[in-house]
Amino acid sequence: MHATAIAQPNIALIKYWGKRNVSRNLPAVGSISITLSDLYTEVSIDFSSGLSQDELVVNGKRNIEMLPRISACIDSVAGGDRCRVRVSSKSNFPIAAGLASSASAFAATTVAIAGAAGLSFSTSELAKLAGQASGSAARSLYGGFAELKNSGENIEVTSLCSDDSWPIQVIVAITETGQKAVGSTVAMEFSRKTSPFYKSWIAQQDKDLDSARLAIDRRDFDGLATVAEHNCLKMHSVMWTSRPSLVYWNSATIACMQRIRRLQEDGCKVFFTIDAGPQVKAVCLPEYAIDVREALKKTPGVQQVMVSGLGTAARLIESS
Ligand code: 2P0
Repeated sequence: MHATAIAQPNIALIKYWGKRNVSRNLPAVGSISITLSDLYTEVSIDFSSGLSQDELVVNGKRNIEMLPRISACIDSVAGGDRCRVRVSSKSNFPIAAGLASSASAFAATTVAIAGAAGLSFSTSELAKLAGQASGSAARSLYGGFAELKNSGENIEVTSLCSDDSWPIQVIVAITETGQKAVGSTVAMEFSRKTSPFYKSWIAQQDKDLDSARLAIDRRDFDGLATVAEHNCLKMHSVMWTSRPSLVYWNSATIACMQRIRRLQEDGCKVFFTIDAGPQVKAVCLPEYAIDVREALKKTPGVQQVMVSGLGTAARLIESS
């Protein structure tokens, strides 16, 4: 009746932005991500605490805001007639700030609940359950490169390449640690309903997915860099042109992008990607990681730099 699971956040190189079915949380577009190794969320679940309501503690503090989504996630795994649970979550990186903390949190919660309830699910079933709670969480059930499909009636993820078959480094430049103003779930709906670019974003995604899959298959870093940066900028164009406008960047975000462009001009194998927040993730080949880290550290407005390789799937670390 007790279990702890760990999951790493994943960063989309081809982005998920928009839903084709809101109530079932089905994505409007496919996406391709990399799961990180050095950032993590650890979630402990306790079923035996005799509580009248679920409780959620995040990084040592009671959290009421996220509780309804966590409770719904637990219901979907363990059933609505379950006992109440105490959930304790800790992450080694800023949460709700565009660093995919909901992906690692819901992936770890899904695995921990199944472990604590003594239920046995396949990885694809766990991915489906995690993805109902948060679309991107489905991808953290897989390590390395993973693809979240947008076809079929269910959430489905496939593994494209394991974490150790193409060593890639990710340098995360943190430019702000506060929570973002508009969460992704709400923001995606603003975009779907109001951005004049939303339809072309959806229409072009399959082509980007094909290009990225091919680049990953061939270990073609330049090919992946070109399609990933373009896809990221298209997603932000949709965000910017939504009403209300969703501008997640700050001046340091742009300074990091410009710094990465200069590194590219000097022959450094690196590209940027940015999610629903102001942080910049620089993806590079391992031999360029130190140069990229040092360059981003010195960029005005960067508060902290985290370095990560590619990581493995969400997993149970203890249960009793
Ligand atoms: C992604 N993002 O592919 C994109 C890029 C943010 C920008 O998936 O509503 O927290 O819980 O399914 O998974 C963030 O969205 O949204 C996200 P829900 P989620 O990583």
